[in-house]
Amino acid sequence: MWTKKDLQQLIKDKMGDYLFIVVSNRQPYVHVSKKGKIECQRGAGGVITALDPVMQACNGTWVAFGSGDADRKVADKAGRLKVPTDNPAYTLRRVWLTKEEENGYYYGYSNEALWPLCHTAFERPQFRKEDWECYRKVNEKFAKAVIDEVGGKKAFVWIQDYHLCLLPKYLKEIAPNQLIVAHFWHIPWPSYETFRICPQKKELLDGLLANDLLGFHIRYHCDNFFNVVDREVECKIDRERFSIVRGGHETLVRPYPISVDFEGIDKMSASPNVAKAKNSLVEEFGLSGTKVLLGLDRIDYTKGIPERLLAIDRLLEKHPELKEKIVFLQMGEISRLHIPKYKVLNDELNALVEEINWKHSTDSWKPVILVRRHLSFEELLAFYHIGDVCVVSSLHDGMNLVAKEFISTCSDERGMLVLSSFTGASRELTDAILVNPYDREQFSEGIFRALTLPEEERAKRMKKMREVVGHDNIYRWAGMVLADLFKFEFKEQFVQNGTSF
Ligand code: GDG
Repeated sequence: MWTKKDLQQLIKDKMGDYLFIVVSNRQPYVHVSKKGKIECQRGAGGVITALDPVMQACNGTWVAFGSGDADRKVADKAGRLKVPTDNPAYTLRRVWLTKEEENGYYYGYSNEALWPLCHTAFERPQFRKEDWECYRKVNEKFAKAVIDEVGGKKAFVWIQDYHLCLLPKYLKEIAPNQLIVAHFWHIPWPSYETFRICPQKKELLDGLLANDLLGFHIRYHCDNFFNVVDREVECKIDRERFSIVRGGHETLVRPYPISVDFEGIDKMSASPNVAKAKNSLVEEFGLSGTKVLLGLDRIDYTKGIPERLLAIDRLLEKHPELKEKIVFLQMGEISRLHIPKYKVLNDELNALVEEINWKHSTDSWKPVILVRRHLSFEELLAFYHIGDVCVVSSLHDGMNLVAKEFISTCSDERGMLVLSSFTGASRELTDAILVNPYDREQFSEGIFRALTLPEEERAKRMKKMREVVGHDNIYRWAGMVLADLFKFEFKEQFVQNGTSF
């Protein structure tokens, strides 16, 4: 089993004197003003959950968009500070964006064009020229910040996600011999039929093929990428070696399934603070004595939350004997509300909850509780403990860390996971109850099955899933990417008659 120590050792052995830089849109720590005081919050979301422990283990630099209203107050002139504040372990370099840039690059091109383009959730992507211009400009800004951090040295750069497609190309143009660049794509990569509608497809591929290493969660996404490149770019593809050579430059394309800090979560979820949080949440929501079906997501149309509610509705139609015995608790952090589709989704959820509760409630019981709020990590773990069955029903998801976090907290092996087959996680977690969230009958039966599975069967399945997540944990994910990254060699720089090659 990979540990934080193994990862530290790998970095010590292989990194030498080179710098290590992670680049992502979202920062790991955000500073916000609250009641006249500055508060430091650890950001939510898969990428941060995954990479913060990695960075703490290797003392690198993380370049990200400074999004907090108090961010500038705690950073130096260049936007740098040491994090985490209570135990400084690495450098955070903030990139400052104007409101207009944030709108066009983040809400516009990243989340109204690329996000729906890459997820098969049947939401039409919006390609606006102004958004694309902002996206380009912001990718250039990130490139300048990275180059600034690199100085004249050599560095391994690890870029995260779909916000920064053009960054590898800009970096390689500025410092071709100084950088080895890897990029991890956290969301699915679509089929050629879908990708070909994108007006900026050539530029996006051009950016991504400047990477030395490009990672996806699963083999299926790598294959989709190969198919797209095959149809759109003049290049040599070697699928056996997972390699694409274009214009003399090779990009290796590999699957690396992301995971969670299994041991850390397991340990923390047994702490007295989590037990205390659990008791007070059970009391707050009146959950004692009922079986709890738990949903926990960023509120996003790809996560299949309306489909989940409809499955609960069907479950109660078919099994009225479950009334007053179960509660479906949907926790959700509000996300991307500036985008109209997300506003519509939130209204849709309110209406659905209202309707289902009206239809099935009794004098003393309501089947659905929907709560939108940001949870502390301890509260999050407490909710996982409260859930007898965790329901993950994404319409499409690169991996899905909620599923793996839930499993990490189930040390008593009593919980069960209902999981959409359209998540990357379903490839590894084959002992979950796998469902198609579009199929209401099958989905509701899946939930019923999870609720009624005999104890030994549940324990057997949960044990196997815990072995999978425990073995393929976050340190293994980072270790696999880094081990491949460290195999690349920096190009020697030859200087002849004042020209460098
Ligand atoms: C993308 C891909 C891929 C949620 N609410 C709170 C909170 N969370 C945390 C969860 C979990 C994370 O957010 C969500 O991770 P997911 O993997 O489910 O989803 P995305 O945000 O869409 O992530 C996804 C991931 O990248 C990693 O590659 O798995 O497929 O879409 O860790 O615990 N955390 C806290 N409070 C909350 O209220 N603290």
